[in-house]
Amino acid sequence: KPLTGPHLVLIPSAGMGHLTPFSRLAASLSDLCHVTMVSILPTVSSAESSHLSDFFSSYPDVHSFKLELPPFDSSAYPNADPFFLCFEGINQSAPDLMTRLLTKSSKPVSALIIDITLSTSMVPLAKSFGIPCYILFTASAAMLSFCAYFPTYYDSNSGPIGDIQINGLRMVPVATIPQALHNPKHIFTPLFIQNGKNLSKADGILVNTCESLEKDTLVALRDAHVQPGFPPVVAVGPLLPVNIPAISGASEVSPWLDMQPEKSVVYVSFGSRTAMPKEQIRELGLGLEASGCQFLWVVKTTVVDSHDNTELEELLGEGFLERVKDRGLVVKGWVEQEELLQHKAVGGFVSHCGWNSVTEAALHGVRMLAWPQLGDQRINAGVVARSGLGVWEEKWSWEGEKGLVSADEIGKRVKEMMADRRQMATAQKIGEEAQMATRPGGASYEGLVELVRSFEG
Ligand code: BUP
Repeated sequence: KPLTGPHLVLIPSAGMGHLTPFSRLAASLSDLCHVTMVSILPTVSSAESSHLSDFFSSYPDVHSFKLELPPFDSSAYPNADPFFLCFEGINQSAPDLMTRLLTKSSKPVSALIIDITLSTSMVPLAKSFGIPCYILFTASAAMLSFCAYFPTYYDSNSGPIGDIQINGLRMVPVATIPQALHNPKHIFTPLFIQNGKNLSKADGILVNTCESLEKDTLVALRDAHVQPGFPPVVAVGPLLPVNIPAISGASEVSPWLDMQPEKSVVYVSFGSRTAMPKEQIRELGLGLEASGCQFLWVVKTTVVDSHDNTELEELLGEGFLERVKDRGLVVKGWVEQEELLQHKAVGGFVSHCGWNSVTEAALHGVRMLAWPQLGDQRINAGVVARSGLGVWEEKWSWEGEKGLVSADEIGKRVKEMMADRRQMATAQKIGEEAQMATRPGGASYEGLVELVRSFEG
């Protein structure tokens, strides 16, 4: 193991969607150089806390550096998302973290790799200490292009947000733009604009994507069509899963999957942070029942996992679990999604399109039915549809005046996806190309090797 060579320090942000790709990158880099990963404590969710302790005990070569956040005064942000508050807390503690990193590290720091949500504080700080600062962009290259271009659009637009034509790329329809950005007073909006501006100040951007998913976007970003003077963009994805024991719960899942026919099961999950309304959960249940397909459904009703106390029976309606018991498994809590997606019984994925979920489906060649809701998810769903990895029913929502998606419609679309053999073959081809990218000789693997080399004396 190379405990010599450059020393890269990785600083993730809050939420499994951010922590997961950082752990994966840390694990891959630890085969190539000396790596430290900062643990932000306390974590917002229990999943993050279990993941950190399991990760560091499984990867002793990755050094842990703890950042204990001081209590954060959130009174200026009433009703704010707890993950957002944590981003703010980390940004406020950045000067202290930087000083401690530079004085207490066992080895001089060659470069930082930070999360985009920490760029406001970390990019200028790293510059002032003369340390190269890279951003690991944990969302899609499509979202990166949007994030890079949005400040230019915003500064030249006086009216409400409309469709946005990204320079050198495609039009992003207004309905796809993250909801918060429609409101200039939303706490997220100025941070997003500042983060977009900071992208150009970083020494380079690593993106968890690959050519088979987003070639045209990567080309436009690298050729500086999106933003003149944009730093080098290295596609390093799909980042490979880390090898750690199951985090918790849902142990009945694997034996159940083992009993199902090949490619017969629809896996249904809406990520670690999206809470679906209870009425929509009921419709989804009825839709899965109506599809006639086998299904494995991970149900979640709250934004933070430890707040979720609802009983399944009460949530899904009387008799549902009994009716579907021969072909559906419904679980609450954490499952090892990456493992499930590579199980031979899994043939389709109904997903909120958090970017990690999309890259995991791509890596294992599993076709998707995209049902995005918040933040960058609609932009990611566009990647799913354009690449051929899956389909996206754009009018589906569960918010606002559009109302719920009916069981009827869900059942129909799920059935269609599972019957579509052409789509299955396209997804499998994407999977093969994605796997190749991550092996020696593949673009993502070699991109990382090249990056590490660039820091060697
Ligand atoms: Br839920 C769940 N098991 O039960 P995304 C999630 N995951 O392994 P998110 C599990 O968490 P944002 C579970 O495989 C993925 O790596 C999943 O990240 C894993 O969505 C990660 O897909 C979830 O990016 O984040 O957490 O909603 O949308 O903010 O990126």
